[in-house]
Amino acid sequence: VEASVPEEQREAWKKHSAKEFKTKDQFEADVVRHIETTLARSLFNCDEAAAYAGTALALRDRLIIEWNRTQQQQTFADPKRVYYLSLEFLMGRALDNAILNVGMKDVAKQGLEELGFRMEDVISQERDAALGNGGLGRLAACFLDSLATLNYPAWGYALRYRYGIFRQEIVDGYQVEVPDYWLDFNPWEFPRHDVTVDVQFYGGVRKYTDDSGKQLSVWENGEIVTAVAYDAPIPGYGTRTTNNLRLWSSKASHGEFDFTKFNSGEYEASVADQQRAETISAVLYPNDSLDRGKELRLKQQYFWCAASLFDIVRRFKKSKKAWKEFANQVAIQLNDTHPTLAIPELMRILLDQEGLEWDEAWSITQATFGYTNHTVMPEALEKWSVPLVQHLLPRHLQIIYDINFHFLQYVERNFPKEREMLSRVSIIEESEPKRVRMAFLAVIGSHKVNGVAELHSDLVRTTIFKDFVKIYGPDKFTNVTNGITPRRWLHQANPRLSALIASKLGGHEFLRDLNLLHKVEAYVDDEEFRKEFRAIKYANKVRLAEYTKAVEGITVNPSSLFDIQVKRIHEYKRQQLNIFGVIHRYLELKSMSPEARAKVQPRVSFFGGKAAPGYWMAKMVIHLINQVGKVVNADPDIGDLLKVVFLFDYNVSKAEIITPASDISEHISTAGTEASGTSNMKFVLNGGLIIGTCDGANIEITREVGEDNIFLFGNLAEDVEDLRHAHFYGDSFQLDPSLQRVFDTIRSGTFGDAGPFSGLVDSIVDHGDYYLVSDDFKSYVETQGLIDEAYKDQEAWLTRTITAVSRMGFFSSDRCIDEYAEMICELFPPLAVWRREGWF
Ligand code: GP0
Repeated sequence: VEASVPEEQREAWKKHSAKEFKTKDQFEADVVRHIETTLARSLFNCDEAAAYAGTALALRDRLIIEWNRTQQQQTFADPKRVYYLSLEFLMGRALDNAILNVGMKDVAKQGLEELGFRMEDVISQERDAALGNGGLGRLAACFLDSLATLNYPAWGYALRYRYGIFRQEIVDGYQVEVPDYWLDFNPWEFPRHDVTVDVQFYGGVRKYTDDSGKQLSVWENGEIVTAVAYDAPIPGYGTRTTNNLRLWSSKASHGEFDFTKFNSGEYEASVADQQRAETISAVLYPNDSLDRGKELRLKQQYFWCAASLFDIVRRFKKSKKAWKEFANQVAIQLNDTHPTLAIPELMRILLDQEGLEWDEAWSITQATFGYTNHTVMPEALEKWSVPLVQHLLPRHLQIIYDINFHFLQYVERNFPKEREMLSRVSIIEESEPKRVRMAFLAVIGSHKVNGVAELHSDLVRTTIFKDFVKIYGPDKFTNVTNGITPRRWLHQANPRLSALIASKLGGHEFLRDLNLLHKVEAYVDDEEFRKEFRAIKYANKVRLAEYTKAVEGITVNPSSLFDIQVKRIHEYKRQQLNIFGVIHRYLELKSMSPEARAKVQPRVSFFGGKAAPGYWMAKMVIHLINQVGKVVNADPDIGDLLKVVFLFDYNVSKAEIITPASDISEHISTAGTEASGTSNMKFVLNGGLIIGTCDGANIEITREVGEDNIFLFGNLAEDVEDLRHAHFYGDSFQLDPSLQRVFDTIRSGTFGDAGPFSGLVDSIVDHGDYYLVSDDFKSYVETQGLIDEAYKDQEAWLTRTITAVSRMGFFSSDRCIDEYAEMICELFPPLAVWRREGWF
């Protein structure tokens, strides 16, 4: 490629080729140049927003240089690439992360100071890129950070939603949703108006015979919508590798207006067409762990899969390699079932466009895809109605039926005595209407299937995919326990703790190899280390207290025990158990003598999280928390002994303030329901202990940090089924007296009109208590009591937190990414070679 450009031309380009800033002076020059030219501002009208914009643009220039270099080198070397298909990437802010990853924190801080700005103020001007609901989307974001840091040639593919997850406001104690239009100013994205893909919907399938007599199908006469690529650079930490996140935006295929319509006087119709096309990428669906089966959502999924696969295939074809090489060059990881249509789409390309035979196309497809499952809860498993798929994607439905046919034949042949298994494993559910079970299609079309924590992967193997383990053997099903990036969740969120650790370990190498944290344990008795560790935790609590005062108007004492539960509001995550526990605590305090009260450990209960807009029960939990806060925080008997705070609009950038400030955080899902959890890892890594059930990654955290350094309670996953059964069919329901008292208090109107809360209480008392709140309440309250006692011995508590931090190395997302790569490379080594040798 290079040789095709004449020598002189190359010289001229080289001479003027963009250079990245290195010194403080160069940084300042870039910032000022952008403020004065790109933004048309000056020294005299540069506010913090403009300072942010200038800084971001300067950093962006730097990232682009590395990004171009990475992409060029990858194009030349053409290694196997990994594509992570995820409908959600919960990225949060990019500026701080970019500065840290390129190692320019000090330069930028001093430079900004000279220009008259404080780094923290500038950074906080940025809006979060909130293209996700919760854990699943944040996991995808951590994975991108690790993939780049570890030099994997990897791309993320998603949609460029105009509206990310809604902003949450609280009015009269109720959640109100406000649209999140985040694209006003987004310096991190590059529109690629030259990179477009036409995506088809509806239409029909025509069969024909080609010259050689072969039967082929073609999908035609549909409606076309164009996908336009927007790229965002993903810098690795301490490496020059800068990967790409490609987001697709939808627009009408005929550009702004359909001119035929426009000229014939149908102005409105042509604008309406355009708007209909743009609707596809307009908004992120705000449901977490819930399948709603909406047509527009299916359109989003196909639009994104089709554009991404076209792009991937186009890149592969440039290399002129044979199709049998495809899976050696391309690994596609499916983040949940949302991108499952990529499987029939690749089949369609290979069969209808490239003319491959079924068997070859199918073996390429299976070897290309890997599928990550994130839940075993039935309400989250996607099933699309057959008539809907037939209407929207007629050719794909045929292919899905063909895949099913081949699969069922295989099962029938190999398990002739188990005919009843056929309907259980069929991709098509024989319901009214029939439905496509996307998880089954994903399993059948992938070479590996993984869960996200050991317990979860066991449940995957023994419950939802039990039959498939029998059919394919156990090796197809594996586990990759989730992790988090220590760059954002330690270094960025808690710079002082990162610096303390670095001072003892001789540098920040632990951020690239988190197992090095084990060396911290040697300092657990070091007085100077302990003093600084404690001071850091206190400072982080002061910061959260100040934030709480500023945004909620509530004064909390940073010396109290800070108890935090922040995550999506969901019945299975059991924020209701937490708030019932808080009410119980309040009632206990009220009934105590002043002498007894004087001995009580003061506590602040923080809550935060969004409820899906249509999820009534979750919204009532938010309301109850706010109402309890109103009463408790104003009660003069209680004072600092108990405060209840609901931090509104929980998101990634707020998590960076909240996470380092916990003494205890709550991960109290009904056993067997939380696939992994990832905030549990973040809190422990930042020197907080956890109260949790034996669920998800809590179990592995326990194994790593030791039983003495975690507070576990509650029933086990293996007993859940029997307990549920007993609620429905057992003798009359006996409620724990203290929980009964909590319910009586709610019903009496102590926390305002009890009407809105009746659903919450009734679901436990009258409707079978599906999430086993009543079964776990007693042990929850007792364990909270143990925590109060333990916290009084501050020295022992400190020892526990330091020990726990030092044992968290396993939970780096770098470890996950290496495990995924090995899983993929078990079949195709080139990726591993690239990684080991590095490129830079
Ligand atoms: C799982 F099924 N998760 C889903 C979903 O629709 N959304 C979502 O965020 C989460 C799990 O609940 C998890 O346990 C897990 O850690 C995360 O996916 C990533 O695997 C929440 O933290």
